[in-house]
Amino acid sequence: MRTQVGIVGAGPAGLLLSHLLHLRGIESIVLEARSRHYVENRIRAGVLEFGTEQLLNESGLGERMRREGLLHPGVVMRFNGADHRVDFADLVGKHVMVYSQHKVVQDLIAARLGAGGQIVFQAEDVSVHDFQAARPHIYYRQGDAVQQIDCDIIAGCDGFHGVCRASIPLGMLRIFEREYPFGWLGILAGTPPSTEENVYVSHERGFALLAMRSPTLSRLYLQCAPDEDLAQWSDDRIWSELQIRAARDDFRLAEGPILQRGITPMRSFVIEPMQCGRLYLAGDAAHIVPPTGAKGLNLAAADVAVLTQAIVAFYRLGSSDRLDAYSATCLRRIWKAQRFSWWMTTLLHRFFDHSPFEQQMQAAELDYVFGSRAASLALAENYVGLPLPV
Ligand code: RFL
Ligand code: PHB
Repeated sequence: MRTQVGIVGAGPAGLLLSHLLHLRGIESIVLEARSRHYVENRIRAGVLEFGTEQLLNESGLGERMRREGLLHPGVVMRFNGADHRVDFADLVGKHVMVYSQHKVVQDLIAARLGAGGQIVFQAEDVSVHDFQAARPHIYYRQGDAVQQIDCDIIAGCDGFHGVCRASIPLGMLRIFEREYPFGWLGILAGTPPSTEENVYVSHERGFALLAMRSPTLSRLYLQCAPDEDLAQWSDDRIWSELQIRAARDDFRLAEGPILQRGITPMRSFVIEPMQCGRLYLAGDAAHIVPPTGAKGLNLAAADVAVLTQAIVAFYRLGSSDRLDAYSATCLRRIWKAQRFSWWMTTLLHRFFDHSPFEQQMQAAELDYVFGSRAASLALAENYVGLPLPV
């Protein structure tokens, strides 16, 4: 088989890239290790930045999002039982869109297949070759048959545990990494959200987040140990811990059936550069942020917006200048999103090894954000998303 761009991974990055390329007349094949059912039902992110929402709308993917998405003009920080609302609309004239990642993935798959696009689900043993030469190719297996795809460009959109980053010789990459001494225990609950906007809670027992997926589904998180044993968390324990951390006068969190639960480790990770020869990494394959800033999916979308422009220039102008600049173009914005995600994480979580001085610094910073329009504006500007680098 032959195509112009071979894409590994049918997450948001790979699917959106394939869609954006198709809109500009460029062919691609997407290879995905999992089944369609699996990727369409994987519950992950929930917050789309203003620019991501615009990108989806402008590329014809916004129909269901406009119907089912929840527009949030602000976000709430809760500390010592008091709320501080960061009003995005007032501070920066923008909002965020609450719309599940798995719906974005469903919409993208429907758009690609509807346009005759090729997505190979359950592709096994995917491997990428000769990307340091002009004729890269990809092998994969389906059943007993090994297939080869010849292409001009490979896009590694296969997430943090994928094969593409691991195929680049280690000596060519610089890795920047930070692990956090906690994780998130997340639940999806079949109960209407108790708040109108997402509420980030700083509490002496640890961070909590009250988020949502729809008018009937709540998404709630608790800071926990990085190696927390989910079996130790009965439904009663989860709800009572959420009630304690989210407490405020006149507020009670609505409880309901827990439909899904899981533990997410927290990590900051960046590789530089995000490319090697004709292999370009995008999304979680190249960087991970702790989820506190709600940036992961949005960074994936920004990467593929930049990569699309560069690939279009490659075919239309015969110039690889923009492809050569891909990593540097993306990384300036990625590092700012990394900084914001690290800052939100550090601001709101309980570090049980902090000295009394460090605890006072954290409390003072929260107090400052609560009391300062300038600090709230900086938070708002970053939360709704910095301008796309295109
Ligand atoms: P994905 O979504 O991981 O997709 C990669 C795809 O590649 C496939 N794959 C392979 N395919 C073929 N061959 C192989 N060898 C392969 N290896 C892997 C995988 O099956 C998969 O389908 O990466 P992508 O596209 O870069 O998208 C990134 C986002 O998924 C991720 O950043 C976000 O989910 C992060 N995130 C959040 N981001 C936000 O913007 N806002 C949020 O509110 C938010 N909340 C979250 C999150 C992530 C979470 N978890 C579980 C990590 C909340 C959570 C709990
Ligand atoms: C979510 O809706 O799952 C969510 C919202 C905000 C975050 C992280 C996750 O910062």
